[in-house]
Amino acid sequence: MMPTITAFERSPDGGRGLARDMHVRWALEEVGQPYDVRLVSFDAMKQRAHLAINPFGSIPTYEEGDLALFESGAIVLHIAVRHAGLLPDDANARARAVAWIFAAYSTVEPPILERATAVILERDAPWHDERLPLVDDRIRKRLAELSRHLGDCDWLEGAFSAGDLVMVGVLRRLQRSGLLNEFPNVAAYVARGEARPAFKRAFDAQLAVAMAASNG
Ligand code: GTB
Repeated sequence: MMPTITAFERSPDGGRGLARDMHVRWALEEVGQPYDVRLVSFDAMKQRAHLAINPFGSIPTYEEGDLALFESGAIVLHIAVRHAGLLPDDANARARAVAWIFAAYSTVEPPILERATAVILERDAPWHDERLPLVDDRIRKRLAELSRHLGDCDWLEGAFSAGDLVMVGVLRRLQRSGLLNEFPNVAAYVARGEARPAFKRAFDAQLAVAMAASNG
């Protein structure tokens, strides 16, 4: 059955592929599963029909038959469990790959989201110039830890997995910060993820939505 995901009708990132539907699109492309997309406005996300699928009124969501899912991590994991290609067969290696999904969202991403808040919403606050370097140092700590773990490896645990997909997705938010370039092996890791054909297909699909929105 063809799943349907939701994505921004007009993404505030203008097609940079930073919204979370990108993780889901990329996972679906990696496993070769075609999908439909329902574009939603900010207003529609807060309406009863969308809230019934995602109580938090956000994208992405994923519908497939009787299943309605929210949270991009849960969706990526669901796709990875249902299809070959995003999780190793060995049970222990699989558990490690899943651990990296959690690590991306709950260990690496929090200071990255703090930075986005500081830059977008707190720019005019009198303490902004003092706060940003503190947040950047918290991000650097995580990047240094990731850099040490990655070393010369292409991916976090042997072959590319759902853990890498989510980690690269989370790190892409730092591209304009300059922080990634302080850790060349992490920057190369992100570039390696973005070079995957499945990433490119997913990126182009969301870009097409942004282009249509800007022309419309
Ligand atoms: N934990 C949830 C998940 O992983 O699915 C988070 C979902 C979430 O934050 N969704 C955002 C959303 O729907 C879009 S992705 N926001 C609208 C709302 O809540 O009303 C976050 C996002 C938004 C914008 C950019 N950007 O412009 O660069 C990047 C990421």
